[in-house]
Amino acid sequence: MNTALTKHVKDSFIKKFSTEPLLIFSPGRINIIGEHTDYNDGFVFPAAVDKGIIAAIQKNNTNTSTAYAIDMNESISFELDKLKPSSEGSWENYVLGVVAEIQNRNKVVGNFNIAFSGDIPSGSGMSSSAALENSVVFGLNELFNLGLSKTEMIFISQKAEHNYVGVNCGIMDQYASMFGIENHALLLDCRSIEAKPFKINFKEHELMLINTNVKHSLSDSAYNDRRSACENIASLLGIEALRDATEEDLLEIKDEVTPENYQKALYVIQENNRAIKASQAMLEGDLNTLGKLIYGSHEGLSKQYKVSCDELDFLVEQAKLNGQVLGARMMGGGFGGCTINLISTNAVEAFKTTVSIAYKEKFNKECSIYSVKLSNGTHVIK
Ligand code: GAF
Repeated sequence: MNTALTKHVKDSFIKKFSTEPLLIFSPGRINIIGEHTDYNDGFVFPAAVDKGIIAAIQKNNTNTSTAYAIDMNESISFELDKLKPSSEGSWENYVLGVVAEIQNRNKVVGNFNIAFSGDIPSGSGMSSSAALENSVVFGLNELFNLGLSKTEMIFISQKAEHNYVGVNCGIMDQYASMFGIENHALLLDCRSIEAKPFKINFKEHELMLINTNVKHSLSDSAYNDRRSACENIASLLGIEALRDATEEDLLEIKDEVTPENYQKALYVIQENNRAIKASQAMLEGDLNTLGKLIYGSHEGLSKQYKVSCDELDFLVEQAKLNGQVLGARMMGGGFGGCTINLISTNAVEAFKTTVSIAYKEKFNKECSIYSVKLSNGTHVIK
């Protein structure tokens, strides 16, 4: 966690609201494999990271609440009995949505002030949105003794995203951010909401993130479209979710769906299997197999699910050319953000240089490279 940022958030809060706040850290996440499987009740393999949102929060004794986005130097005040979504795409909906969803569960929050900032690169696909939602619900739960469990809190965060932000996301991001465990990735069954922690020690290999620094528009609507397509195919198959389907099941309805949607459903079934196989490979310490599954995931996301973009595809091609990257793929919802690379530690510095130069030559813009530590989930900063 970033101590300079914590101090900055605390100082900014005190300057604006003249009281001592409670401080919350809520992490972003990476995902090793299992992409777009969460809303199909499938498996995902995320981990919380040491980058995230820091929120400072405290009760106030007025008739309004105020949220302050420190980095943008923007604040909004709102009345708790008159909540409604703000304009599309604004940060405010993450805060307002969480408060509204808490109220929908008949829990009473009083007026409060919140200020927040973060160090998750924006648009990187590391889910600053879930981190922010979780920081708000976690902070309010502490302040007002709402008695919400962590599982209830992540569903509140998810509903805020559905109903106020307009993205019908799955539960992976909120889960990983809330339940992360230091040095572990979590194999999460998105149906039972039970996870198996895996200690991550790749020995001579490590995870490296490369940010395309692009976020193509339409990503939210494309996300929702894909979710609906998956749900429609599941109902055509007479099952609850695509997690319950096999490739053979899908073949039986091939003529009833468009070729595009057939490929999307096939991708989900195959990706779910890859996530399970990846956990087996990790148990066996078989990083070559894990790497191949990660490359396979990208292939499916790009060619079948069609959520990649030229920049992400290029970075994965560079990883393949390098020869020392066992696996690479786009991470998160897609259309920009980061690739995640499983790379030999010896090769990191050289790959950083070659990939940066190649990316700049191809797209005339810089990529950014991060290494992350796997961290604990949302918690109070003591
Ligand atoms: C986004 C969503 F928020 C997640 O729920 C998940 O579906 C992911 O895209 C794709 O795996 O991060």
